[in-house]
Amino acid sequence: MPTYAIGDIQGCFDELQDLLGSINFNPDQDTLWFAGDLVNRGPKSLETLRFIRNLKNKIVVLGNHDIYLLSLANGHPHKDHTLYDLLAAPDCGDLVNWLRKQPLFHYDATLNFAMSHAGIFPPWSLAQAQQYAREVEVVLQADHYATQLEYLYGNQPDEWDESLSGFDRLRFILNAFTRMRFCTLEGKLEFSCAGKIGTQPEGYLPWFAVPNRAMADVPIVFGHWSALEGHTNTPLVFDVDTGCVWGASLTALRLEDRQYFSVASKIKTKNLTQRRKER
Ligand SMILES: [Mn+2]
Repeated sequence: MPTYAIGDIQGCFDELQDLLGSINFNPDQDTLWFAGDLVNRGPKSLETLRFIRNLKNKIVVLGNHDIYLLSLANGHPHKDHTLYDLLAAPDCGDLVNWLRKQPLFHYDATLNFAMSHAGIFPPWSLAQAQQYAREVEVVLQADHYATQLEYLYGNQPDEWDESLSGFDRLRFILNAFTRMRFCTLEGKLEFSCAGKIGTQPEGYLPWFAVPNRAMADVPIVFGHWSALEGHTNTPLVFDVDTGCVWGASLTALRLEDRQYFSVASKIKTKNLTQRRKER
C-alpha cells in the first residue's frame, strides 16, 4: 500500500494516466499525494480535476494555479489561461468547492513526510507551518471566501513578521506556500525569478538552501519549480515538478523508499528554455 507524491500535473491528464499505469497504481490500496498546480496551461484540466476528486485515497495541497482557478471561477478576469472548458462545465461549481477545501500544507506523522506546493518558509517550524497554513485555509473554506480572494493577491509584504495581521499576514503565508522559490538569509521572498539556481538576484538562495532551516530534519516533497528538473541537492528535500506541461516529464516519488518514477510529456515544445522564459 505505497504512497506516491506526484508533481505539478497542470492538466496533463494523459501523462497522469501513463504514470499511474507505470507504477501499477491500485486505487483501492495505494495513496496519491498531489503537490498542487493540478490545473491550467495543459490541455485537460477538467478531466484531471474530476479524476483526482473521485480518487479514494488522496491528499491534495493547493498551488498557485489552483488558487488562480478559484479566482477565475468567482469572476475575477485574467487574460491567459486554459480553463475555459472547466469554467463552462456543469460540475465546475462542485469541483471548485471541493478544490478550495484542500489544504496548503500536509504532514503525515506515520510516514514522517511533509508536502506543500512551493516549500516551507525557512524559519518556520512544523508547528508554525501547520498553524499558518490553517489561517489561510479557514479563509478559503469560508462561505464568503469569494469576496476575500482579491485581497490575497500581490507580492507584498515580502518579509515575514509574526506581528503581521489581516490580509498582509494571509497574503505572505499564501505566497510562501504557493509561490516561493528564492529568498534571502533574512527571509525576504523574491517572486520574479523562476529560473535555475544561479539565475537569481544577488543575495538570494533557494528556500531549501537557507542555513538553519527550521524544518531541515523533516522530509518534504514539493513542486512549483520545474527549472530544478527534480534536483535540489539537499537531503530530505524532494522536488517532484519535472515540467510536464513544458514538455519534459511527469514524476511520482514513492515516499516509503524515496524512489522516483517518471513518464515523458506528450507536449511538444521546440524550445523549453524559451517557453520557461515566457512564464
Ligand atoms: Mn506553481
